Amino acid sequence: MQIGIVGLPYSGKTTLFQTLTQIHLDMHALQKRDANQAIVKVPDTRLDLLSEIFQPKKKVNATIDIVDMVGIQRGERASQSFTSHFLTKVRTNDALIHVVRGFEDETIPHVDGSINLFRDIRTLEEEFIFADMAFVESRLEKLDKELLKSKNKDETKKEIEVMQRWNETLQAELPLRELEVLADDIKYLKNYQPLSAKPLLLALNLGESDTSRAEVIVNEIKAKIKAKNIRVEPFFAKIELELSQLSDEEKEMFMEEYGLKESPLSRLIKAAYELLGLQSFFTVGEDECRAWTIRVGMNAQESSGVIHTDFYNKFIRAEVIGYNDFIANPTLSKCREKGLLRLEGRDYILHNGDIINVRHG
Ligand SMILES: Nc1nc2c(ncn2[C@@H]2O[C@H](COP(=O)(O)OP(=O)(O)OP(=O)(O)O)[C@@H](O)[C@H]2O)c(=O)[nH]1
Ligand SMILES: [Mg+2]
Repeated sequence: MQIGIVGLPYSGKTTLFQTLTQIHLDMHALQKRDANQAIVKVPDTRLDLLSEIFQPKKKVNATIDIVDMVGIQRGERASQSFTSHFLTKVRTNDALIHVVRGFEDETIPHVDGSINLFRDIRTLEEEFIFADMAFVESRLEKLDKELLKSKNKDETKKEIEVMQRWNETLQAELPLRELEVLADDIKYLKNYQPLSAKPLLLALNLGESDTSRAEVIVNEIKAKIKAKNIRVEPFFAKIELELSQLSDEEKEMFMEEYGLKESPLSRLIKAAYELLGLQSFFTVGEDECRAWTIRVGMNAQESSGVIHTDFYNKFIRAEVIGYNDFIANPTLSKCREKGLLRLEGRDYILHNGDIINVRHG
């Protein structure tokens, strides 16, 4: 699962990336890190609480991959070679974080001359829509030629239909995110990875003076945009970077001063995680408390396979306790006594936060 940070030049992408990696970098994954890619821990207060209860030797958070991309210019589609190379890189992400500049700073000029969140959101969206349009048009040209000579006309015809529907949406200057996805679309969405279909997190990089108005600003933006598969979260790159260099105590004082309850960056990562359709389940014990990442809707056997392939192949049953049940009765024996520890078969669909123990052959 990989998330790309995109946005106009000087919007704060690299600052966000640096702050994320300072606070949330997963130390176990350090060797995999290169210049602009990092594995970032997903903060989880539930895992923190479980670790307080079990006092394990190791606490392991869920992680996501974050990639810092270069700034995208308005009219990027015009310069073909750069675009295709760059946009191909953007395409490989499962979701995108669009960093939108909201902070005022005269020493850092804005490419479009002024601060305007909504305009910048639309600018990038248009770049993606136009890139997808160019792709769809060239695809349609190829398909028309193929239709003349191909033996498997049904497949070609089907794709033409799909591309024409995509084209209608794009011509209306709507992102493919807004497409009503039909069964036929799924294969092509997966193969072609159109940019305007990707789940999108709008990360508004607000100024220091905006902390008390953040909610108002977010609500204004939400009211203006189509909301399908889009999340909006504010953050404060400059404050967060300073925060990341403080001790825990200083951090608390600092956050109080700005009236912040939870670190906006923690919220941002969590939002990205949810946007990807991901959730966590837990394994607990004195050795290790750990959050595992699964897609929403995965069953007990598939989820066990995330821990170990053997657990998938030799799955017998899973012992399952709901997170809230466990917190209300925080020992395994108590949960067993009260019948809160259930034995579930392979088809059981995991709930967010379930604590499980896999019984395998
Ligand atoms: N005042 C202020 N400056 C910021 C803030 N966020 C970023 N900056 C500054 O803006 C400049 C650009 O920030 P970067 O994080 O490098 O922006 P970027 O989006 O990665 O830029 P490119 O990679 O060149 O597209 C730097 O000088 C940052 O220090 C902020 O919230 N407030
Ligand atoms: Mg940068």
